[in-house]
Amino acid sequence: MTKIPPEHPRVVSLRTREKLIEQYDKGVVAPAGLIAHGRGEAFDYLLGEKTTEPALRAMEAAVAALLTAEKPVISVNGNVAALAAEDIVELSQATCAKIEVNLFYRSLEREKAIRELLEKAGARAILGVGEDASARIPELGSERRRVDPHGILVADVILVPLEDGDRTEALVKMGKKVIAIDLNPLSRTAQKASITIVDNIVRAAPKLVEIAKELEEDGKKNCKKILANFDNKKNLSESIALINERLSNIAKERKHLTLRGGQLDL
Ligand code: PTJ
Repeated sequence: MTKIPPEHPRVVSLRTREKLIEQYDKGVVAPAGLIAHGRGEAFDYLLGEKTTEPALRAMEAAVAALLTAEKPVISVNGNVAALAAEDIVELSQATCAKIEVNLFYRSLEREKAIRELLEKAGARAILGVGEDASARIPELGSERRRVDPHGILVADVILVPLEDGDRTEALVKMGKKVIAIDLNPLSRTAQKASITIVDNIVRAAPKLVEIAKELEEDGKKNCKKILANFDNKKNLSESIALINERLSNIAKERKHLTLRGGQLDL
């Protein structure tokens, strides 16, 4: 692993990349997972690389949905396992959610490597590996259609971090509540999910654990109130507006600097 100097201004981002590369070498992350992360990084840049207020509200709603669900499941792919294995295991324990491996680029080797990583992080029962994924999601062409009959197939609430839009849409059509974590507020997943957390999984996963511990103490009544007050479309619009506002402010600052410097600075 390349040593990243701690004083490097982009140390967090570079360490995150290193983690993905390390897990790519171990067969956990798919080659396309590295590309997908790059797309996420671009949106994170636009968001200012921090958790926004709308993201925090979506996280509260997500935890409330998991805590009030009858059969909650957390779906894990290569990128999620590489970047957030410990937090995902803690979140599953805090919300009594099962963990299921579900991959777009499915292979038994990758499923097993992801299971091993999750087990090292403290998980006990992992669904969806090999023959266990014996059920099918109707209307879905990709390998993601293969699910565990004790997990995603019968779940009422599913957390799907870093997802592709097809499955989100299919799961919603099946009447399930889908929670997405996606840095791109314009993606099909973000638009189609029931609750969309527009944030980096690296920041969102530990925050979800923290919120789960707080809300658990408050009881289910508060969770239901949070869910009743949450509007995903409005929340997504707020995330998009924040990006817009941030870019406008940067553009204004640039223009001001340019005028003061008396030169055109593009
Ligand atoms: O492990 P597999 O085989 O299931 O494959 C996983 C990937 C991620 C390759 C697969 O699901 C895929 O191709 O996903 P997409 O369609 O590229 O979508 C990934 C979404 O996640 C994009 O909208 C990215 O902006 C977003 N994203 C990438 N990195 C992060 C992220 N969102 C939150 N946190 C990130 N770190």
